[in-house]
Amino acid sequence: MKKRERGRFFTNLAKTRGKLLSGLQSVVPHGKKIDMNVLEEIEDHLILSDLGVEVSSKIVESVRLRGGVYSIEELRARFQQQIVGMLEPVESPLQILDSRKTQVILVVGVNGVGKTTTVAKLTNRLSNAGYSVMLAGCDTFRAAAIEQLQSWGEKLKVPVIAQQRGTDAAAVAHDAFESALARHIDVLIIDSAGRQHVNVDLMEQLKKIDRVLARIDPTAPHETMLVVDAGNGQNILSQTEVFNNAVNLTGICITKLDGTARGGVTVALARKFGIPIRFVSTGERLEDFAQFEAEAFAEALLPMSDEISTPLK
Ligand SMILES: Nc1nc2c(ncn2[C@@H]2O[C@H](COP(=O)(O)OP(=O)(O)OP(=O)(O)O)[C@@H](O)[C@H]2O)c(=O)[nH]1
Ligand SMILES: [Mg+2]
Repeated sequence: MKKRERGRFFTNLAKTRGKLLSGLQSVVPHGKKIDMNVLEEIEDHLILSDLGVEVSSKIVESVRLRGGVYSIEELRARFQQQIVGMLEPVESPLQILDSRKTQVILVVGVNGVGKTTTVAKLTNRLSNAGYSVMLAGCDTFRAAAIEQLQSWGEKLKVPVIAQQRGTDAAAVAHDAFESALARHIDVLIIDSAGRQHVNVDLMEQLKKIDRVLARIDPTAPHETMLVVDAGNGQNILSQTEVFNNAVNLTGICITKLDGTARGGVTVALARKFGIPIRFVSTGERLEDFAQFEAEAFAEALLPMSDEISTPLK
């Protein structure tokens, strides 16, 4: 992330950070040293901040193993280091390969998590980087979904392939891919309908989109990106599991980190699946979107010193 982007990301993560810090501070008032007895309480706070049981116990264990007495600053530094170590394996930016004729990105996820907004943000980013982009409106289900994508297309000046509401989504994906190849488009981004992961029929429809694309090019889709809303907390773990079983996820985008105190779930997600986290989204505007970086994330979650952790309203 560039410096400004990093600063904005830091600011936007205030709710999650606030929850973590206030939790720690309530157990360990300032100036007080931490001995091994309070570690259990600290662990409970980490769990409450959506880091999950496995992550929380591993983080606390690393302190327990070393023993001794810590100051809160030392503890935070140690925790941050642990979190960076857990996030680094999933820091793997999305690559656009010039060797591919058209790179296909299929965007999936449950209802209302921010898929279409993410499609727009990604389009903006790729267009700015000089790639030609085309969009496919495969949400043929929800009223106004096609119009929503078309209006993004106009705003971002990229073509949108769509058909009437109710059309088979896989047919739209097929036509869009053929058209993108014919027009030598660098990146085709497919916006799919929101679907509850527990809905078997809708998950089958997603598999069909996958199959149809692979019939044109066996390596497509080249990216299947799950969008998850951080506000859903631990539930995003089951969403990820089911979507991954259906369509083999290659990337994740975490949205709405600005609106929730549950952003700690990102660490649980990273540990549980190891699927690359491509992007983080912290608002409704196009620029509230950044490539995921382990260190910047850990810093925004649990900064080393209070100077940079203020202001917290
Ligand atoms: N605060 C905040 N709002 C967001 C973010 N991303 C998306 N939104 C908002 O969330 C709402 C839903 O976004 P959409 O992009 O339409 O979500 P979707 O997943 O495409 O929804 P369906 O297609 O109905 O499943 C919109 O009001 C967006 O502006 C984010 O990172 N932060
Ligand atoms: Mg949508």
